[in-house]
Amino acid sequence: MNLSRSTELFERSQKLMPGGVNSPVRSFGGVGGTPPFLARGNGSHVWDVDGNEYLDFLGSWGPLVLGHANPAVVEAVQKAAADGTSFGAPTEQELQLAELITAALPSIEMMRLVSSGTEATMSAIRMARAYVGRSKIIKFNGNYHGHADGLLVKAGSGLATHGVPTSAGVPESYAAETLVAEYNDLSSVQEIFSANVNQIAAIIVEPVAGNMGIVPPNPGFLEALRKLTRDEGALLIFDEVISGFRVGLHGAQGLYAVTPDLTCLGKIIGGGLPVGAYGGREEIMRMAAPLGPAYQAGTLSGNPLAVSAGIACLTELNQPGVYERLDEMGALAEQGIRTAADATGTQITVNRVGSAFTTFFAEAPITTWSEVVDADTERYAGYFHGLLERGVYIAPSQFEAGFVSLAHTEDDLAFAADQVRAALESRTD
Ligand code: KE4
Repeated sequence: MNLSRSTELFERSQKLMPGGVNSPVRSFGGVGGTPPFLARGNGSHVWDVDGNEYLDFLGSWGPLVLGHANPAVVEAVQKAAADGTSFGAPTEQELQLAELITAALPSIEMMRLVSSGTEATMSAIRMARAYVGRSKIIKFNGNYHGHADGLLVKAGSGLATHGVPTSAGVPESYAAETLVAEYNDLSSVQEIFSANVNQIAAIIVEPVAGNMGIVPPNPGFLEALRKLTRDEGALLIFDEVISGFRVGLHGAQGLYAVTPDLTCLGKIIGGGLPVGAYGGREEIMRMAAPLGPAYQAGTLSGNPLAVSAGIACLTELNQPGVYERLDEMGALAEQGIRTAADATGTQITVNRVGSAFTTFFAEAPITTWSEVVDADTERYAGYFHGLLERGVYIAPSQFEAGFVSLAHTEDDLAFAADQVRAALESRTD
């Protein structure tokens, strides 16, 4: 593959930005090599600055459920831009997006738009602490909720990828307020509550884990967290930044019929532009300034361009048959991978929820963080590069998810399955 321009740009970028990137997972630190600098995308494909074409299963880490340069999204952004890019004042578009979100997620009685998933989770936790009047929170090992200080404790995604589960620069006093349980292990949560009676404000959980690779909740796990938090006077926060509008129009809370007190959103609700949101029971959200004593703000919160992209995206997702199609295509992608692995005698397991999936180089089942960390990350790195050089772009980390979009076709998936088989046969690791 000719990566000459990407290589030049990467060398220059590394002089100005840590790792040459604006988010660590993009650096290929988990898989090695030079990250292609992407120049454009259309539908299910992206092209790099050297003209190499890739079938894209990263989808910008989740937002691009419609595919790249979706016409409705592009038109909405162009139209909004022509009317001005930001006002710092309320706009009708913000209300429209809030109405689309709350119609799909009725547990959200009141909400606020922000500009990232990090802001969403950080703010939801602040509201929970203000409402409950307690300071400790429980998160799960391998879950990632963005890079707010208190959440960079035993986190997944880029921290797991780079082997630094708890970030430097987070004071012990902050980390001490974050207690870590094991995903899909209810007893680990019960033990923390027993050891911290009346001190825990909330549990924050990815209802479908996406940042340790895709790991679905075991049957009854979310229901048990719901009961436990109610019994203990704590709140249940669903971080649906990945799962929201991905695993169904009503998110994981609809799929598993478990109602959280607060929900965090991002990615898809911005249609590829910077939007996050948090919301839930009105009595909790009324803690937020200017109504209540818990402050949260943002210059570009509800930005008209970003919100217009989100409205266009969620409008498309409200069309009939969308999630059936996403599930069908997700199943087809999984089948292609499994068939290729069987044909090449490769030990893998695929976890999938709808159109989000991860291929683990490990034996099944993968339901806990300890099983994830046993996956063969070296083998994954070889697989990643074997696919990249064959024109298929997946997540550059075993601890991330892959996504099928509405722009992917059956031919795309047949092509991908062939490349998976060739990559597994080539075994470059
Ligand atoms: P952002 O601040 O990156 O918009 O959202 C943080 C976040 C919160 N919650 C969940 C469940 C998330 O997955 C994320 C962000 N996800 C990562 C990758 N899985 C984004 C990619 C990156 O960090 O560059």
